[in-house]
Amino acid sequence: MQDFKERVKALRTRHEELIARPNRPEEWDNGIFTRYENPILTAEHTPLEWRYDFNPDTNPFLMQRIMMNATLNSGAMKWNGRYLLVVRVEGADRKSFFAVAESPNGVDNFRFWPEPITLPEDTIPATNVYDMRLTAHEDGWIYGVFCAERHDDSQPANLSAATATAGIARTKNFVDWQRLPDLKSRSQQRNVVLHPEFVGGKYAFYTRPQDGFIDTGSGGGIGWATVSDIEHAEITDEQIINPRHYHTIMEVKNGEGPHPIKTPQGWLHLAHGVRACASGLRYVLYLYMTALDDPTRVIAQPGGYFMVPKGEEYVGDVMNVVFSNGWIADTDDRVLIYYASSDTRMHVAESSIARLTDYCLNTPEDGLTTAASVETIKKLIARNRALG
Ligand code: BGC
Ligand code: BMA
Repeated sequence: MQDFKERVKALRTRHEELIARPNRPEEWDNGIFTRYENPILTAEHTPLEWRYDFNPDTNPFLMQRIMMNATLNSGAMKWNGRYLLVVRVEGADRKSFFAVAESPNGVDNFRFWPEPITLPEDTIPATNVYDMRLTAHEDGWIYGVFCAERHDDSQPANLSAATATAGIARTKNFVDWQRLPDLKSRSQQRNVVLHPEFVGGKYAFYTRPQDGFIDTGSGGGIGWATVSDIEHAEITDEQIINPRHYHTIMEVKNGEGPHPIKTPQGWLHLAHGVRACASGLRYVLYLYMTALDDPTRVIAQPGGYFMVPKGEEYVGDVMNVVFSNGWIADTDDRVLIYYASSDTRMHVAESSIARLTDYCLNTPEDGLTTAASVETIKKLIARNRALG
């Protein structure tokens, strides 16, 4: 019994040390953003009460009764002066759920609220939910749009046949959530994001139409659709605003990250691009900008990626992945980019509106061929030579 008590004490001390560990920016960066040294959330950060039975009679070995596997793709928002993440937590049973973690400064001391979010179901319950994008909409609600995954019962013999649909829920306090009907769409949808403002009096969604659960097929890229009634949201017209291209970082798929940030020069977008390679799919992040008066018109498309996995970030459950569905435009021009590496843990990188818009407006576009890339490099060399 004494031993049990001591082990509980040691467990709590270790856990507290992990959570309270200060995080520092890395010393050297690429000028565009600065990574912080430590992951901000891992499975080990989840509350001990979610995992251990602390009764010595029913858990004499002090075992983890429920194991947590990963903390990944998190929505983000500054709320009442606190930095909030709605984290995709994945259990050992492969089910993801949402849980709020908050930090006083946005870079360390992220603590989970005591209980995961209880998300009401749509009429057809989902098997799994993940990757929530948060939008404080001008209608006064905070929306969470996420992927709801269900088995595709039209193919009973195929256990891996699934459907991806955009689920919609809204809240005012991150505890009580109201579920709205899933977004109706002709195609499957993942990576759907609600734009924060009304456009022409309507709600507007960034979409990502796809033919199958994995394959985007003819789904040509990031789409845009407006909807008059958010309580019965249905896509009737969808236009592709940010297409994929052959032999780019987004040849196979792309998708909007969090909703874009409004800057004086335009809407600043963070997205992911996917290409195939011998080791599987490679997920990287990229930026683009659209016009303030027309969020569907691309005004800047820097070539290539903005962020790729680095060092240990390559290693995890799904290797070679960085993914982001949350960022915070803070005071003083600061931007906090929350990203997950290899579907396993959460990190933060810091930048500013000034840096990110400069990056977008002055990085050469992808010329789509080797010859064009060489010409682009030569132009820069010539400009540097001219400096003498
Ligand atoms: C996983 C997601 C993944 C998707 C497509 C889902 O079952 O939970 O993380 O993005 O499949 O591969
Ligand atoms: C997807 C995403 C993420 C995930 C990624 C890599 O399609 O929606 O959930 O991070 O695959 O597995």
